[in-house]
Amino acid sequence: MTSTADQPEITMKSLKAADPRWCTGCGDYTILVGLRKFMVNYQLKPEETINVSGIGCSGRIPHYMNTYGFHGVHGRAVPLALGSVLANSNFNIFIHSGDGDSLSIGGNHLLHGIHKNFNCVYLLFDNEIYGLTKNQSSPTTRQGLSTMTQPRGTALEPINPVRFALGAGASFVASTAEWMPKHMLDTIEAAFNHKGFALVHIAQRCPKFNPTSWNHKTSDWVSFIEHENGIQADLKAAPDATKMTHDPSDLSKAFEVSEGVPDRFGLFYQAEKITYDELIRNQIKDTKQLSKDDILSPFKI
Ligand SMILES: Cc1ncc(C[n+]2csc(CCOP(=O)(O)OP(=O)(O)O)c2C)c(N)n1
Ligand code: SF4
Ligand SMILES: [Mg+2]
Repeated sequence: MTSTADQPEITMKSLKAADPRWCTGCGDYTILVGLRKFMVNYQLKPEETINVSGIGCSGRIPHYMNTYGFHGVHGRAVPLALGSVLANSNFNIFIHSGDGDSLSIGGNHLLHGIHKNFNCVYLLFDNEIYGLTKNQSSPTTRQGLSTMTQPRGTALEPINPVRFALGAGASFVASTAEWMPKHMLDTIEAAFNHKGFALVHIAQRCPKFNPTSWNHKTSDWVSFIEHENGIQADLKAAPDATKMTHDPSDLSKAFEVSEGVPDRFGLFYQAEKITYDELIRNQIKDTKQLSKDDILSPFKI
């Protein structure tokens, strides 16, 4: 798309707000670039887009995007985003949240965001560690990994974020990896085109505190799920990966194939479901406006 007098072209440069400050080799750079590329491909207007985040290295994204943005409180990106959607449903909403932000302190909010199915793209940056606070175990840290909080090895088995979302009744659940750029862009596109709460789990490199999580230099451990209604495998990025067919409308199969997470990528589940914003707007539309006296009269003594 080219620029016109009233609609300047959206470019990678025009979307840049500041220079990112992450460690060298951090996967957050790739996610930031992927998001900008997506906005350029779709010519999404910055003035109609809000990036919302919690706290963490992942939470810095809104600072770097030349759009509206909220860098919120730890674990509270969901209520901020929901408030924005209820105020104006014409915005494109992207939520950015780490594995700790999403599944520790923000677990309750994520559950209710999924349940409400309000319209947004939720990007779960999973580096399987607390990065910003320097190396504590998170709910997705692999069992046995030595961290600052559990130096003798992380005791519990990790939470499977895809299963969590499926169990909570999500209408869209996908998983991708930031070092597979085409797969990640295709996944963001599918999530954006979904009406409702679209949860995208993103495997993310943290070379500083968790360099052993995913061996992104090899790909024989990667498995893709594919379907004509799903997201296609990215064999350019992962040439030795295996593929399997999975129909994303099949919820019980989605639970089965999600056993392979965090090494399995693709669209696990998608369904049509009414959104909370629609429900509330319909209620408001059908509600008679009351005068101040009508509202206060039941409280008179
Ligand atoms: C209420 C509150 N509790 C704890 C913290 C400290 N804190 C900041 S970020 C963070 C965890 C970040 O981990 P994650 O969400 O995985 O993000 P990452 O840095 O790995 O991207 C914690 C515990 C905080 N800022 N606020
Ligand atoms: S600590 Fe990890 S997640 Fe945070 S900026 Fe550094 S590499 Fe990235
Ligand atoms: Mg993290």
